[in-house]
Amino acid sequence: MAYECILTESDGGVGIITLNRPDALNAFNQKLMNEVTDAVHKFEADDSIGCMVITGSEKAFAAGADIKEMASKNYIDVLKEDFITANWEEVSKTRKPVIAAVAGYALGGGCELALMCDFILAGDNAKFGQPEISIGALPGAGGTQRLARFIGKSKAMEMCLTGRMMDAEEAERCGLVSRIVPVGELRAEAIEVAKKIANFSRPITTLTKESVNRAFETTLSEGVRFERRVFHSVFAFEDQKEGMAAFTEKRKPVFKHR
Ligand code: CO8
Repeated sequence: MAYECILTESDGGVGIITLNRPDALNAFNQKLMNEVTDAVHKFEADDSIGCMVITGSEKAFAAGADIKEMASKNYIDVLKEDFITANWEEVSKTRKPVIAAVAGYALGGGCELALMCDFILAGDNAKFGQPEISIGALPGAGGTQRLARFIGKSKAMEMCLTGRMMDAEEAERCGLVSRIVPVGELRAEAIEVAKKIANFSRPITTLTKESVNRAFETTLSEGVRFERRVFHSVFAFEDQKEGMAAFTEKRKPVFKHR
């Protein structure tokens, strides 16, 4: 598939997807969304890739769903297409870790895409928001659900009901982003972090991601039980032997399963 709205590259075990519709601030039309899904599937299936980064430009991660494309749809259209999330949720289903590197606007579906990733690194100019209320709609790709879980009811409710944007500092304070990076360094930093993850034992990064995500799907006691079972299972891995031996021998581990 030749891409028109995204760029893809790989670097040191990292699959990088750059949203690239600059004239529309990376708003998601159907083509862009299909391309992101396709690229995510390809990186997921590629054994040389251990982690993905999704990013945009310095001005916009993504300004949301393409309002111009969406405006004339009727109820039957959106129901038939399962608009917009039918294939979009794929990003949240990946087993490999996915980092969102967000500079500039992450609005509406843009904020929701970032929320589907495993964590968000923010440029210092990042602005997050769910402004759908101001165009007669509401979040449609998990915004009301993931935002409420990640930053709490009060802030999520305020953002969804008023459309207020949150800057990078507020986003870091409330735990929406893992940390803030100067915007000019964001892309390189995200790729560095992703390379670090890609160089760990891949089965263990997969299990770690699954275990953290479990926290959002189950009770504390069930989640802790799940974690313990997974923890026990890694003692069957060569990479656990290698990692602990390397620590004892004061050398860097060389993980086999990468
Ligand atoms: N859709 C289509 N075009 C857009 C969008 C968008 N969401 N955002 C910006 N553009 C276009 C503008 O129309 C403009 O194009 P043109 O030059 O042809 O007029 C170009 O991008 C540049 O935009 P602006 O001139 O407006 O740039 P500013 O710097 O003045 O403002 C803003 C930037 C504040 C980001 C402003 O463009 C804006 O408010 N955009 C709309 C944001 C928004 O409402 N987003 C929510 C969309 S609805 C949604 O996402 C529902 C999600 C449902 C699920 C989605 C799953 C993926």
